[in-house]
Amino acid sequence: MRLTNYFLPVLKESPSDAEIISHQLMMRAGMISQSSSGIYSWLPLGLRVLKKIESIVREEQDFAGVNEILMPTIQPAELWKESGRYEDYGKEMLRINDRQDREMLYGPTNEEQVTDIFRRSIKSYKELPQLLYHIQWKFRDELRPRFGVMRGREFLMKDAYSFDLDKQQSEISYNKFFVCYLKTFQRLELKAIPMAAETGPIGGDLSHEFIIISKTGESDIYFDSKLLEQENELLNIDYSKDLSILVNSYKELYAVSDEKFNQDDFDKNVSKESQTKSKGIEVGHIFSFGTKYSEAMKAKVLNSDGKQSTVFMGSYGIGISRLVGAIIESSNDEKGIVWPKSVAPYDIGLINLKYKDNKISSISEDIYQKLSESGFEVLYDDKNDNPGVKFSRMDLIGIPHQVIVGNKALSDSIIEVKDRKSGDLTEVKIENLTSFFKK
Ligand code: 5CA
Repeated sequence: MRLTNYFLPVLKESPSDAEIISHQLMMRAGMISQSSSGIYSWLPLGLRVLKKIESIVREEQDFAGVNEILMPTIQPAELWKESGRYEDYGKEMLRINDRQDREMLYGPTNEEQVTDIFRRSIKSYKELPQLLYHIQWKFRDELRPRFGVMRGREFLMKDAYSFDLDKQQSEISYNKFFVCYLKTFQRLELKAIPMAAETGPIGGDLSHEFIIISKTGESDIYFDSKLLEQENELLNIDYSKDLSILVNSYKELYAVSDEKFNQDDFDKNVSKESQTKSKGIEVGHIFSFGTKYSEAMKAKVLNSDGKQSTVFMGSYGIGISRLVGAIIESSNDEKGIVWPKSVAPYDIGLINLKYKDNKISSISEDIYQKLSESGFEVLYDDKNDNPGVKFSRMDLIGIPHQVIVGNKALSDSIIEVKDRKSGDLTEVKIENLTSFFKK
């Protein structure tokens, strides 16, 4: 992509209502545009990051054997009356009447909807387990939307749902998602700690939040610092194997968010030097809630004795749009965003410092073509701006590598490659550039 052809409305100053660094940087880097409180449009740069996160999340759900579906944003109120949540959900739910005066709502989550889909089709224990997910916009009329996309009213979520014959089977599904989340966050280059959590309006008795440590996080967290050292090779994880040992190696270390915190338990379970208190951002949340919805909505299958049996369910969320902010919170410096490679909007930012010099411009053009043909995603700064503006803009938007084309390109066939994270500069012969990046 050429910058002359790109919609990148960068700002010099961050808007006064942007309290935290990720919100400030997303606005300054032209990633989002506010529509109304807690509701945003995604502009080209922001949308690319959102899509990258979405595709990593999707790949890992698919790899774990979860089926992708797409449920509507607008749901009929009847389903929520069946489960009893229509009243419980209160003011957070956006309620709408259609022209026939039927009660509808903009989905804040999809337990009821997916249970309805399940009960229409699945009738036998032989067809279990069933694991379904979708990636869809949600609406919650949050009391205090804030921090940009971190606590929005409209936000993108991956929500998955499991259906099993009994509690024991449903724990296997729970563990699958637990491990799938560890792997997903690892691929996003985030250290997300699973913490025992309250279940709130979703319900149930078993729940974990996946939290990344950040001083701007909204949750108070208390945990054993040994969890920070937990490192597992998950790339080739086999989901058909027993995952309980791996899951237990996390569960047995104390980690809770504020609602579950108890000082006595903390002291009993964690040595003084390992006790850690911090703040964190909840990027995922998994729940096992047994028959809460299936009972109320009569989602049953025939078991092996030919009897009707109510299925056990769980639900598993990842805040995809929140992750964009959360990743920036954990990866930025005084110059701007520093994207982890896995979600960076482009691989390489190419800067032509001498746009007035025809020869240097033609060299830059050539580099742009070659790198693009080699499969790199390149954002080419071919704009008519001075070097200071170009450097600070490229630093602000945080692309991992910068290729800087100046006078030396003409005299010695050399360009500079800057690593955005370390700031290190390397001189590279133009002919070696593609192989330099392939390494
Ligand atoms: N149905 C369950 C699991 S699928 C559920 O809705 N869980 S949740 O309420 O915990 O939301 C799942 C994830 O969505 C959260 O972990 C968080 O990362 C994200 N999320 C929740 N509320 C918001 C919000 N207002 N803005 C941005 N992301 C949010």
